This record gives sequence, structure tokens and C-alpha cells, in this order.
Amino acid sequence: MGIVSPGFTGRRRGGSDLPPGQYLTRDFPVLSAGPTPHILTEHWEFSIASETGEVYRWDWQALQALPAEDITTDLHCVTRWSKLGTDWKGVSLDTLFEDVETGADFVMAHSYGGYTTNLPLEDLLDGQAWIAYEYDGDPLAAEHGGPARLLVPHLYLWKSAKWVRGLVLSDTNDLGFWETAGYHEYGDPWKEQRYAGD
Ligand SMILES: Nc1nc2c(c(=O)[nH]1)N[C@H]1C(S)=C(S)[C@@H](COP(=O)(O)O)O[C@H]1N2
Ligand SMILES: [Mo]
Repeated sequence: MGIVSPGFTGRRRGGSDLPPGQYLTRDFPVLSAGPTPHILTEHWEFSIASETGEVYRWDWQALQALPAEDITTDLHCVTRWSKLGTDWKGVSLDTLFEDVETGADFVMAHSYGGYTTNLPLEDLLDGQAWIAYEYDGDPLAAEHGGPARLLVPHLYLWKSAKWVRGLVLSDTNDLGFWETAGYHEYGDPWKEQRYAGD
């Protein structure tokens, strides 16, 4: 108890270590598979659909009325850049899932514009994921997923769906946009799960 072995080089959660194969950048690169959708907050809606077809909805006002958290976290993109200590504000998925009844294990995140990405539900809970709408103290810019994006920083950044519009719960682990194209179905940067089979 309380002993840190000097040779320890494992993952430091919340620390500033770089995952294997990553380099540091101070910029904030923009990576989008298509054009940037521009969604007015008055037209924005977010939903969670359960595996039984129950749908839970929030408009922009409802999202803003929920308790928000300040998040400082590192970002790791599969194209090998990492950005450390980024500041976000958003609503924890724990809050949004509070009244959702589900027995499903998997989630497909859907974005305005059609992007999708799949995740295990447990990776969205317990303080690991947010619907983020501020970056560095400002409203989240459209090219980075504003008005709101999914933020799941413990996985490669392609899992953090920009312009997120909803989550669909499922008993099966279906593959999203990049996962169908050969990216890893889970995407743990500390295990270098870049491509299927890694
Ligand atoms: N809707 C949507 N979300 C997306 C993407 C996308 O193309 N569309 N690209 C993903 C990828 S591959 C990365 S690395 C990050 C990039 O986020 P950024 O542009 O804010 O750096 O967004 C992810 N989320
Ligand atoms: Mo990416």
C-alpha cells in the first residue's frame, strides 16, 4: 500500500504521459470526414433511444438546465497527435442516463451529418464521457463539433462524435463509420488499438 515501484511506466490516468506511438501538438487539428454541419441551438436536439424503442429527448434549453462539469483532459487521435490538458465544459452522460432504463451493453452514437461510432455503454458512464458544449471557455466551434459533441477522452478521439445528435442503445456491438472502414472496434490509445486486429 502506498508503494510506487521506481520502474513503473504504466498508464497514469489524468497524468501527462503520451500513449505509445503518439506525438505532442499544441494546435487543435480539425479532422472531419465530411463538411461541417451548422446547427442552430434552437434546432438542436439530443436523444437517447433504448433497445426497446423508448426515446429520451433534450433540446438546447433542457441541456443547459442540467448540471455542467468542467473537464480537463488529454486528447489522443489515431493519426498520432495528442493534445494535453484541454479544458471543456459539458454534461456528464451519467446525468443524461439517470432516468434511462436499459439492459443494453452497446451504444451507437449518431451525428448530424451522418457520422456514427460505436462504444460499450460502460465506457460512457462513471465520469468517463460528456456532451461537451464549451472548449477553453468559449462555445464549442462548429469545426470541432459545436454546438455540442460527445467527449470520450479515454478512447481515441474518433469515438468523440462531433455534432452528436443521439445515442442508440443495442444488445449487439454494431460498427460505426470508421470501425466499418477498418478501425478498431474499441480504440484504447494505451493499448494502441488503432486498427481491427491490433
Ligand atoms: N461527426 C463527426 N465526428 C467526428 C469526426 C467526423 O468526421 N465527424 N471525426 C472524428 C475524428 S477521426 C477525430 S480525430 C476527431 C477530431 O476532432 P477535432 O476535429 O475537434 O480535432 O473527431 C471525431 N469525431
Ligand atoms: Mo481521428
